[in-house]
Amino acid sequence: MADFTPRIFSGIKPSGDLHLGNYLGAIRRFVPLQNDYACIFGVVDMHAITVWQDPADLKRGTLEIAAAYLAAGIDPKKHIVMNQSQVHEHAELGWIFSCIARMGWMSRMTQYKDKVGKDAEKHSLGLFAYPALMAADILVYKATHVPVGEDQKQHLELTRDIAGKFNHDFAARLKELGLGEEFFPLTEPIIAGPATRVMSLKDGKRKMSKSEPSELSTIYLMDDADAIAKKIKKAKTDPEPLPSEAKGLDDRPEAKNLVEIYAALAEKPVEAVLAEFGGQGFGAFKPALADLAVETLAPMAGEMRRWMDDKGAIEAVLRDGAERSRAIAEPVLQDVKRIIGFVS
Ligand code: AQP
Repeated sequence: MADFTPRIFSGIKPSGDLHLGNYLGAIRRFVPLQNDYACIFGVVDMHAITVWQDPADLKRGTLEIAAAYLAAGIDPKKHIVMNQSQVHEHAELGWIFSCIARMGWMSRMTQYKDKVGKDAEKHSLGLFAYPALMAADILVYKATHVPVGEDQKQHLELTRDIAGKFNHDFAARLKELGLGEEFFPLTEPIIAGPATRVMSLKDGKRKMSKSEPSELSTIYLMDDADAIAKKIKKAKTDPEPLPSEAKGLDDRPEAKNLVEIYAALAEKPVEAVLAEFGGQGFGAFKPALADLAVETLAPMAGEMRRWMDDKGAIEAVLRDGAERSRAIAEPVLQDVKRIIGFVS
């Protein structure tokens, strides 16, 4: 295995308002990684346009995600906060990877199949091809690790497949150019802790999602205290009291989801939450969860609003991020072009 700089890339797409799943499954996890890796946190706006986006909302959503990174405590001087479309190397490598990935691999992507259902013909080519662009987002920086929610695990496997096929197909060329045996790393996912998959408040079998039409199913990061309390109060549950042990949550998806959200917000194991609330009904648990959610999310929302009041400052962070991203990505893309045989 070649020596690669331990580097993180992860991104969030501005396809709607940020929610609790994005926070617990992604943003909050990013913060401690800054101590051990060189990190690049992206707003992946080119992924957002795989489905229709209103231009004004896209712009606001892009700034909101950057504001969330900054509000959560990502240091944009030591690390990089950037926006995908401002670094054209992503798109260029994305095309090359579209020619490396096989149709069979792409057709097996469950997220795509879930999204299009029986209606594939009406969806964009970009939506189908998006995992190849995601592989480019990661590999244009030769990122070694990617923190993601469980839903992205399959796309990470595809990224490894693309890297492996590129290294293999061009093995002789890499040798000829003295570029070693492995040009791209086989990137590892970092998936850990509770609430790697936060579910809808209205259906414990569906992921909480930006594009969910029912607002009551999703806690948005910018929700005020009243909205958070109302949504938790109206969350779907069952009539049973909470169990005292985690296995008692099997076959109770909505109860499991609320307990896992509590555990993640309190940064405690699920067992500790059940030791406190086991035997109690949702009448007692829901207000405690609402208080905890408000207490945890309010400072984050306040800080995000502060950044959003100074959009020029966010844009300056993104411009600086784009410049520093390009300094890493450009030589990688130049090497790729040489390896392939493009004339420069
Ligand atoms: N419900 C979730 N639970 C835990 N983690 C989640 N993530 C998203 N939803 C949950 C994580 O957030 C990061 C950014 O995701 P994304 O915006 O790039 O794409 P997504 O996963 O498709 O997010 P949405 O909210 O479901 O968007 P739409 O509805 O537009 O498709 C990723 O690390 C993801 O795992």
